[in-house]
Amino acid sequence: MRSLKIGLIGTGFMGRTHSNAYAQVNKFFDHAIQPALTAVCATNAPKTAAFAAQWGWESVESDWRTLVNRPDIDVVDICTPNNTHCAIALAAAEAGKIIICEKPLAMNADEARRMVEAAEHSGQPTMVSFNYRRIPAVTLAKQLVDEGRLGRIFHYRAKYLQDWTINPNLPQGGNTLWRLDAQAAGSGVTGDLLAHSIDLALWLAGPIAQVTAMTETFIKERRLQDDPDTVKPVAIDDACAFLARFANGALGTFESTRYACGRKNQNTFEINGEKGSIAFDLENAHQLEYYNHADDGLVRGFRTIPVWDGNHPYMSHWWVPGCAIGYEHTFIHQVSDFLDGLERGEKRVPDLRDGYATQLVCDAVLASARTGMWQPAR
Ligand code: SOE
Repeated sequence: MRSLKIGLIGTGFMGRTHSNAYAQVNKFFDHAIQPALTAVCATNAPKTAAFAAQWGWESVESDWRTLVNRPDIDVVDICTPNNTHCAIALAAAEAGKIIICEKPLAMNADEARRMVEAAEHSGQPTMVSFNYRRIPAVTLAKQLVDEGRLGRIFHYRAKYLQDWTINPNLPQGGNTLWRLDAQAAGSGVTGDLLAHSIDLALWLAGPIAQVTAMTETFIKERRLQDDPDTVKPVAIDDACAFLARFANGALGTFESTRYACGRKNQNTFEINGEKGSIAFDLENAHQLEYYNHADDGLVRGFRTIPVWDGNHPYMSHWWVPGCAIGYEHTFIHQVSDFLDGLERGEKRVPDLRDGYATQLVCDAVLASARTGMWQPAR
């Protein structure tokens, strides 16, 4: 079995999901390549050492440049705040490494383009971590669309709702709240949440031609997490809604907020086509709603497909039919798909170029919210 030596940068939420995925993947999927947890890197040395011990990383670095240039590292996996992605990816491409990067790919489309160009110049495979593509119900949705079961698509309707920033006393910035700091995150819900919705939309319904958007920042000032006596303006978008025209003529509506009281991680989409519709809700992640207009009219209606049978995407690798899998499995699936691509010498998506396509839409959304004008999105 060939070993693929991973260098992980970042030990937060995503560092944990990726560590778990590398450790689990070959317990459930049979790959000729085994990820080796070779080195983990973060700035706080004692915390990084504790993280390494907990997740099984063999060595520890505190400077990402050192990790990127280590000859024993094959893959640089970027799980750091968004404002560091570009510099790390450029250095990793220069060092000839395979790049895996958390979403959103970059702070803006210009950075994303430079990352794509560098990675494509290096010739190494890449992956952006849009993990929700790897939910069995979402992969099944893709299969139904590709099989033509919906026919021509008329509508794409997406929501991504959370509520964790509703408390005005929540600080911004620092290690755990950098998503509220525009300097570190680039944007608010547009890059953090709508990037997921946009990636799924591009995958399921094709390119978005243009958008018109509005954003709002509800809490205008917050204390700094690292300096509680300092209050600074909030520069991220707390909520965003946009309309989209797809290149294929379909109309899209997208909404996202972190102020939807009670909605913890509600990532939904509904697609209406000429022959039927499908609908998905991450808060019921093992289900896909499907309506087939060709069904007998007497019994026709939306059916709920429980996507946990052995013939459903990924499910034969898990327990027995009916035993649900969850969030962490999406990361295991994406590593498995990536290893499969390496083994077969085939490109797997989403790669950095797909991340760039999503970033172009995010930039267009933010530009439209600023200008009040429709903006081209590709
Ligand atoms: C934000 O709360 C967040 O953690 C996102 O950054 C993730 O991408 C999303 O999947 C869950 O929510």
